[in-house]
Amino acid sequence: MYSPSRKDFIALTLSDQHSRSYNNGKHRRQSCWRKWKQLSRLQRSLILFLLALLLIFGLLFYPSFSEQWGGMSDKAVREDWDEDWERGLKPVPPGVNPVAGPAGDPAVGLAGVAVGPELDPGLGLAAAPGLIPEVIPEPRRPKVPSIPKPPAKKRPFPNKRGPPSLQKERNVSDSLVKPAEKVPVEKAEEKEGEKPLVSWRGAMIEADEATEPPPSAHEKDAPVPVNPEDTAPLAPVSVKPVDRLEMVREAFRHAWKGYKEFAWGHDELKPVSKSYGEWFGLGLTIIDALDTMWILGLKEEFEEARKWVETELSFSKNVDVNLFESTIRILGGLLSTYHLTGDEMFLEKAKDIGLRLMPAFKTPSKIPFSDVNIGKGTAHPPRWTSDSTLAEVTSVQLEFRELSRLTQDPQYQEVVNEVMRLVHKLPGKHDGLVPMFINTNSGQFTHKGVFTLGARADSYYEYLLKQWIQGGKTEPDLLEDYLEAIEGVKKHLLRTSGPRKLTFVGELNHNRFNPKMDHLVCFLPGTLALGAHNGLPEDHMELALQLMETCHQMYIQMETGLSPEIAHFNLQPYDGRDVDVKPADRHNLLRPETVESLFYLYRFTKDAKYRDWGWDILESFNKYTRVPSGGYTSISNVRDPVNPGPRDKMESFFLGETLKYFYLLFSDDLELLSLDKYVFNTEAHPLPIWQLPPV
Ligand code: DMJ
Repeated sequence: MYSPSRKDFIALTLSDQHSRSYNNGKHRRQSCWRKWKQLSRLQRSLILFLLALLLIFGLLFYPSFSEQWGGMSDKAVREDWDEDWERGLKPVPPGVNPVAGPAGDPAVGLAGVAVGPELDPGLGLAAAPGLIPEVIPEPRRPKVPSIPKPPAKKRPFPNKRGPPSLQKERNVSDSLVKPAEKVPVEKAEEKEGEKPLVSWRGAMIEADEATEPPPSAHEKDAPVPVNPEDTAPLAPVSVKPVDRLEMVREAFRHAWKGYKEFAWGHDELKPVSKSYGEWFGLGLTIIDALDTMWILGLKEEFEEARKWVETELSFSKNVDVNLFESTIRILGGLLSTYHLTGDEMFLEKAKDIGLRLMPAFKTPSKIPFSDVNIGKGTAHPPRWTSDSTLAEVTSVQLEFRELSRLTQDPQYQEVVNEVMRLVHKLPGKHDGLVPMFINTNSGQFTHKGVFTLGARADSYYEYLLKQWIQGGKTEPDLLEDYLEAIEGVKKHLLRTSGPRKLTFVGELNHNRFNPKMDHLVCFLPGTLALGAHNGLPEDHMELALQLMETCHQMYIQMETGLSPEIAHFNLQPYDGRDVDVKPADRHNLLRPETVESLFYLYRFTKDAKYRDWGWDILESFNKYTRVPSGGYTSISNVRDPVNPGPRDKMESFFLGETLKYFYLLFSDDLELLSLDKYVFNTEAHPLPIWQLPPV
């Protein structure tokens, strides 16, 4: 007997359904025809006439409809693209996928980290790092029918941290902000239609984000709707320089007010939208600002923050944190607050986070992974590579070493000292200068050939000197590496600009010099001066003074009096501007480095001009970044005093570092955190210099 299988049954059922629906359709067609024939001739003519009319209209208006629809989809595609781009989720062209290959392997070369479309293997760049030109074609974008976007909104390059999703596009010229009366500068020189040239590094790496939160971190922004009335323009404030210290306190209180009101307990304030951004979900701004409040004498604010840390802060959370960022901001902040206050609660919290970060060091090479899940105790590299950033793995040492000293538990010190030991003997340095990446499997440098003192390498140099100082100048390898690196800087990266002969630190890109200097590099004058103060060669101090002048010029040559994120120096000897700024580099994130260096230079020279320069910067922050309802915001364009473009984000380091260094710069109490007793970590958290037992 035929018994249908399950397969046959399905086939039969389908064929039955098919024949039923076929017959239904046939009947429907027949009955329509019958109905049509039943109509009078007049009715039929009327219907035909209406149909013809519809057809004609359709033909006439089709182009404009299709344009509108096309335009909309084009816009949507572009916005998606921009969004992805800024979040670092750049579409990956086939063949450029993450490669966790052996470090130093030229075939792996650039592909290991580049996830952007810049390194299309079709261009033949990936296979030959040594031949990579300094200037590469603009990144390819998806081919979509183009409706040109207004240039002001165009964000062609990824070298900025992803903007907050609620970033305002409103015109601040509505505000009463008046153009700054700064050193006159020429008008912006970018010609219409001229594509800015992008360096290899600038194009493939988020140049300013090496030590910054991954943009994806901000996807968890608070779902606070934006009320247009809330986005009040940045109002000018009339700051009377009665008492500079008091003005710093006032600025802090204003920043704190916004944070308290709109972002309390969250990582960062979004002052324009009166909401918050989450990164680790650990109240980052509170922890980063603790010691600043203590130093500024803001007792009430400190007490409420302390209470939050004691009662609300928990590290027992299933969350991925960046090892470097959480070390310098959280561990560093807790340790320094413990030292300043003697309050054991902060030490307990420091131990807790320190222990939770340790899994990052469990790698084949002992070079730590970039990310740790502090709840699960697991660690991993970024999604796209097994590399870690060099500055990140070599700038957690001050904090871990101090944690070992305080707890008398050597495990913290051991893991970070091992990293330094490995890097010390690693081949691939260029006269002491280091590449920007290191592989966590092989322990070798990767992406060799690019040397910078900016993003991704900066604090490696800073921590060589500062570890040497922290440890009582007893570790010669650290000093040797630092001295060699400074010689490398002098030999390969120093140039002077054509017009005013400003000494600046550029970058080396496969043996080609690029006159590009990140604002991040402005930590260097302070570090050099600190070295000279500790007995290192006098020419370090001379270089510090010159570079300090350059960093100052990066501010005063801008219409807002605020430095751009990246400056390009003009090497031509003709009269003109020293500092040129590419459209994508015009933002200011309220960074501290220049104020930090001004503090060091004032302490060591007592030259009042450094205080005046600092004061001008504080005034500019107040003029262009202060949000009336509370908080300060990063801005998009330091060259446009009429519309600086608030970006709706107050970084935790504005409170942790920038305002602290302002205060220390203006303070007459030179014993306040004496530089002979404390060494500041790269997030401005002071840690004690170890007093060695007498020999
Ligand atoms: C801070 O987190 C630290 O200063 C770090 O070293 C660099 N980036 C920011 C400030 O610019």
